[in-house]
Amino acid sequence: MARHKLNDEELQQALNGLSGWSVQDGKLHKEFKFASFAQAMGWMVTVALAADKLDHHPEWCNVYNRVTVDLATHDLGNAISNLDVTLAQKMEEAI
Ligand code: H2B
Repeated sequence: MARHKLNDEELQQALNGLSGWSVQDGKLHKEFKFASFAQAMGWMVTVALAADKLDHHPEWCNVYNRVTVDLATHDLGNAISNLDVTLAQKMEEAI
């Protein structure tokens, strides 16, 4: 899928449709909380397979039942792109 940097309007529109997501340090950010470590891991595996299919990979960190996610597009100088929004949507769908 072609990737392009989002302009301010596109970014705002995307955020309107992504519950709990914000822009932090120039990246699309959300902290997910699960009922258990196993559920967090299961979600991460599902998302990892979807991310690899997209050829677009998250920066994320797991501690017990929490997963902190930061999405940016390295190939565009760490800008937020349409692919970051697609990956964020896939993360929401995988919950
Ligand atoms: N993931 C993210 N988040 N940003 C990228 O620019 C990116 C990626 N580029 N995954 C992909 C891999 C690129 O390196 C490969 C060669 O397509």
